[in-house]
Amino acid sequence: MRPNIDRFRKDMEALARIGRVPEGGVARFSLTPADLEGRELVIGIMKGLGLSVRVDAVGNIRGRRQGRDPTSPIVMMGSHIDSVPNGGDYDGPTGVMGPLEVVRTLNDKGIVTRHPIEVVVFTDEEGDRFKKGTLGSAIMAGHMSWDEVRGLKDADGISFEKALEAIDTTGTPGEVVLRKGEVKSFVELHVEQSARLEEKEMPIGIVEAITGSSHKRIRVFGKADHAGATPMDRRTDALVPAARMVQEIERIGRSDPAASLVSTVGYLDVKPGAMNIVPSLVTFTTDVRDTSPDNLAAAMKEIDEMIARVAGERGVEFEIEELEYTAAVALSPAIRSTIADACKKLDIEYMDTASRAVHDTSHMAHVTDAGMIFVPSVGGKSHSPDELTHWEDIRPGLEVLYEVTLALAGSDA
Ligand code: HGY
Ligand code: MN
Ligand code: MN
Repeated sequence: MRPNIDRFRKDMEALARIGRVPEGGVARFSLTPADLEGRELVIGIMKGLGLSVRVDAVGNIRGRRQGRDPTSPIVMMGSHIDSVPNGGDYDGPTGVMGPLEVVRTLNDKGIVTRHPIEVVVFTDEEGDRFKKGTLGSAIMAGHMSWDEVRGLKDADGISFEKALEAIDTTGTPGEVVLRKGEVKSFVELHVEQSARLEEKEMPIGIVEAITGSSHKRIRVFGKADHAGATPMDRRTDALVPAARMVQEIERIGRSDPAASLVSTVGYLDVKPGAMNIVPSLVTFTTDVRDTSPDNLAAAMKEIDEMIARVAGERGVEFEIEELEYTAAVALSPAIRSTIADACKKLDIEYMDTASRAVHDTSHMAHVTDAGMIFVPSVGGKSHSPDELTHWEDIRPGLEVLYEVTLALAGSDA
């Protein structure tokens, strides 16, 4: 008896129905009604599988399956169910419903593992509501403090602390942080969100390293003026220098095609935003990533210096605000070889790869032996309604995760 892709699919499709939006995809932003509905679904499945469920003080859901030795370190698996705007159905949920299908299979076989197993749903991995991603895992790993995040506000001015009142939590924020040795290992099953596995026709990717990522908010200040009556040489237009900066940020991102450097301006807002007023304020975000910490630091420095230069040439004031920085991280060689052994045992081909997306594993890798199992994304598409991974392509991921769990948790099987 192996993990059952039809049971997994049923759970995935139930979650995919929550938070659907007419423009396509889902919008399950952290702690909004859609996310709460998704949380209820997952907690219900966990309880149905006999897991004891605890929601910690920042909303991380921890479903625990007891082991023979309850005091031994936890074998943890998990991911997220919150989404980006118009997000796909697989980024996150695959790494939550997959472990739950592993638990279901262990239950079916009456296997008692030595170590306790926990399936975790981390709060706000995508960060689209409070503009700081991987919130739940960063706090659990001790990388963000409660004081740093409690006051983060969403677009309606609701703080993260206030938003948490919508769910029942237990314990204090301090108790969210993992104690040393509390967790033996952490493994995240995730869709690749790139096209490498598909191009190589490879069923499994074993992640060696996860990219570093920097998010900043840039404000460019101009002066509102009449679009008709103000002569061109008497304006302080905020949008023209901002547009130059956006062009330059893309040029820098393209500067070394061989490197893993990428740069994106994903959000830009113009105020007052009327067609007959010279723009007085432009706000935009930067998302800059590289698997090499040095290259990422150099690119961030080059972008900051460029912004100052363009602003100086155009005579506009500017502000650069750091939103978040997630360091690149190498994943555990021990976990990578456990995943490779599972693939060999199952006669499933695999390749080593890197992740250009950031994950909860980016934080967990600093506090325990952590690894990631990738399954292919059709056309590499993600963070879009077109995100797709065929159920048959997820099946090997479930089977490998099951074998990895048995190997890590120790079983009488
Ligand atoms: O942006 C990321 O890499 C992740 O999906 N939050
Ligand atoms: Mn994502
Ligand atoms: Mn994800």
